[in-house]
Amino acid sequence: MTSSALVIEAHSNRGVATTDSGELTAFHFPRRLGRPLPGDRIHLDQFGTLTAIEDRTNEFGRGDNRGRFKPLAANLDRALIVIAAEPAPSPDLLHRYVAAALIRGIRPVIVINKSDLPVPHRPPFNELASFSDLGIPVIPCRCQPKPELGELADIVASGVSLLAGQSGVGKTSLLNALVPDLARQTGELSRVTGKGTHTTTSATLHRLPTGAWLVDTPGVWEYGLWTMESAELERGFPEFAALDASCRFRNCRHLTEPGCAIRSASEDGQIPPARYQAWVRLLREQERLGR
Ligand SMILES: Nc1nc2c(ncn2[C@@H]2O[C@H](COP(=O)(O)OP(=O)(O)OP(=O)(O)O)[C@@H](O)[C@H]2O)c(=O)[nH]1
Ligand SMILES: [Mg+2]
Ligand SMILES: [Zn+2]
Repeated sequence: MTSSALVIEAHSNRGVATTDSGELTAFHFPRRLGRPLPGDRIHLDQFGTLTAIEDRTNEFGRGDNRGRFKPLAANLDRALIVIAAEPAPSPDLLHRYVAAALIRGIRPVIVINKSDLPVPHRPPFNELASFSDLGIPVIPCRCQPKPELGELADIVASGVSLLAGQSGVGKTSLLNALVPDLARQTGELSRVTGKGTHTTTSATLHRLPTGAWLVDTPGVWEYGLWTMESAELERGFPEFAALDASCRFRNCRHLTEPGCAIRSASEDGQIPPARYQAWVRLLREQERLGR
């Protein structure tokens, strides 16, 4: 007899899941079945042991310091990529996050938190139109002095969303604003894990009043991509797709190759030059990662 459940969080060899009747249950997993992730649908036997992880629709994650993909959560409907005036994002942070989501088949949503602070006149804040032009929503919001979430509440009202972004941009503050009974939920979680306190050291799923789910992730200082082929990285630059076939070489990497349609489109502004330059930097970064 097995029952199915949704993973809330998982650590070295144990985790917490919510059953179909909405009860939290602790489980443990033999490593040979792989590591369950928040958002995974799993099967548990009557002893609370994992017997299977259902196939994933997608995984969001990041590159570790050796360029390997480290998954954080699974089966996501969208990634909320949070940036703020403070702490200031590095120039390629947003390009990297957006590319990561698109490459992994997850819809990116850009959230500009701390709208109470003045918007800096520098990248990526003055480049946001190039993301909106790709159909990526750009949502300004704030958590202080009183939460003003704009369209964000509607966007997260269904499915599973993940909060990603640098440490200190306000991911947990947004979670607090969206999940009114967060203290009760984390209290329940601590009771089931037997741990006194609950800190955001791993990705954790939280339930919204609508029944949708929101994953909070621990912040990073710098978000790194993993090692991949240039064709895979190019999925993170969907504005290239329409012109790609016009490059003289089929395997053109759009750097210095003669007859590159992407480079000439960036020279005449058809492709935003900032996006093209980000492509060049991320591709160079791949060469360093590959070593
Ligand atoms: N001015 C301003 N400050 C905010 C806003 N939202 C959050 N903060 C502050 O930003 C700081 C970081 O907020 P957190 O929610 O802990 O950030 P986080 O992204 O969860 O950080 P990590 O967990 O380290 O990844 C806190 O001091 C918040 O009070 C906002 O809208 N405006
Ligand atoms: Mg946090
Ligand atoms: Zn080209």
